[in-house]
Amino acid sequence: MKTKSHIIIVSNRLPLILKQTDDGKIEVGKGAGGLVTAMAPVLQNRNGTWIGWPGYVQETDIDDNMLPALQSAASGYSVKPVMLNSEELKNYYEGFSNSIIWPLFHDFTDKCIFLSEYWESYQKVNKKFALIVCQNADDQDFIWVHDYQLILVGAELRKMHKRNRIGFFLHIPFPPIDTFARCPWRFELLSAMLEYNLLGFHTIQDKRNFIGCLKKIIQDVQIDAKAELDETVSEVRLGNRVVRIGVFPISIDYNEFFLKAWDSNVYKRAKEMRSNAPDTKILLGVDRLDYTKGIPEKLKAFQMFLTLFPNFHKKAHFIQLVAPSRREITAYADLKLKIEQLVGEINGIFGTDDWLPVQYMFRTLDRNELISLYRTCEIAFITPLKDGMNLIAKEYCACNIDEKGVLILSEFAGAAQQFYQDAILVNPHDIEGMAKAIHRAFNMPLEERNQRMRNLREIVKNKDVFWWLNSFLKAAIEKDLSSFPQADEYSPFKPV
Ligand code: ADQ
Repeated sequence: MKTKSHIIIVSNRLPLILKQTDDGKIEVGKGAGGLVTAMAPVLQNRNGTWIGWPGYVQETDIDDNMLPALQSAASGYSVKPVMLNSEELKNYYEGFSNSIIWPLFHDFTDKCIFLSEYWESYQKVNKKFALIVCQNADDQDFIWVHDYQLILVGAELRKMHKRNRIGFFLHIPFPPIDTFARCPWRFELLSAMLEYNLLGFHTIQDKRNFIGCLKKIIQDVQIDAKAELDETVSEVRLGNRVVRIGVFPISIDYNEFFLKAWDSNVYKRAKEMRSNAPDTKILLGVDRLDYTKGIPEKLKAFQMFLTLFPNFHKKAHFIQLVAPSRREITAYADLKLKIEQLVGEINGIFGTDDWLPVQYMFRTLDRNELISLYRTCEIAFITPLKDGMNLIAKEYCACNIDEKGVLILSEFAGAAQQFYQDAILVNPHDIEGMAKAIHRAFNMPLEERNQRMRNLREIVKNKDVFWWLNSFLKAAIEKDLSSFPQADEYSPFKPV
């Protein structure tokens, strides 16, 4: 029996992936992506529970034989899988989540496919997640629901008479009213969000957008005039219900990345990568395959950089790493082709027998290999068209231990609200502006690079993922908000 309160994390994906090999064996792999990078250190050794889909499609419930393999791969927490069948994968996951909410919230309304069967399936699957939560949560547990695939879980739990404190964190941006209002289920989504005790967003802009939508769409909600300006936590009221809304910029486990960057194997590997390109400066892009990440735009910017600054031929090299993602959806498959075509075009126009301008890799690298790349490359080129936060920007800074690197960052990434003073901010729609930013970064004096990178690293170090966790939990639990400390005052909640 559980004696004290635990955290129950609910997310679409578990941090572990189940696979069945051709000979019928069950294998467990590690999950990837921003949410997993951020949340994995949070639950480790904390005896909490993580509820989510293990990435394996099955028409029935999970086969009990698979559970021990899954559980043994989780360190210090228990895992409760929620299985999805092929209809749910198509309509809930690829449909409502990734062909409605994802494009809508990232301002790609032309990619939205508003189908009512998607909405039906989304409701059904959210209820299915809520049932598993219900079976596993004691009254005193804190239930923390994550992200856009599971917006309705809190409301479903209330229907099941769960009175626990329930928080929700949105990992993607929240759109402005003109965009959000296009959704046929706008009222249902917003009403469901008001069933949580605490709603967390990455940036003040997301919080403002959310409050703007509440004002227009939910009639009886009472909102304090200061709420849209307040950088920390505000309250809104609906009848006798109080919902807290806060800004919590997510981050990474700084120490993990920082320590790995010092590792002798990483150092050796970084040296090896450097010696493969002795007289060139390397620009690095790392992204999940997604149309929001602006990969074609940055390839075009690199092409323009080579056109405008021919003295950099043979002296600049662009490594673009793309992690496979959601390839079942047409928009993603098309994007992959477009990227490959652009890479071929740039290499065809500018390449010589001893210089390949763009090196493109379409795979997920292991953590040490990725950190070696972060250590090797002079510039990180991170230019999403829209991004909730962007952890890669933070990972690059944490690993830049010699503090000589430069971060070129899109003004439309959530991270820009923390990094605007020391990154080179660019508009990813302005191809020429980005080409000039690459030139500026390559020419930046060492002293300036040192100063900027030191400042960026301080931000990542002081506001790491444990700071984020602590801020969110305090806001969820603190009784009286008037005594609520400023986010900066929280002491870091370190791993046990
Ligand atoms: P994502 O869209 O997945 O996350 P991001 O924050 O950039 O985006 O995180 C990607 C993660 O995947 C990083 O930890 C990175 O190291 C890893 N990764 C990417 N490409 C890789 C590759 N080729 N090989 C190995 N690892 C790779 C969502 C939101 C973001 C938000 C996060 C967290 O879209 O805006 O920052 O959640 O809230």
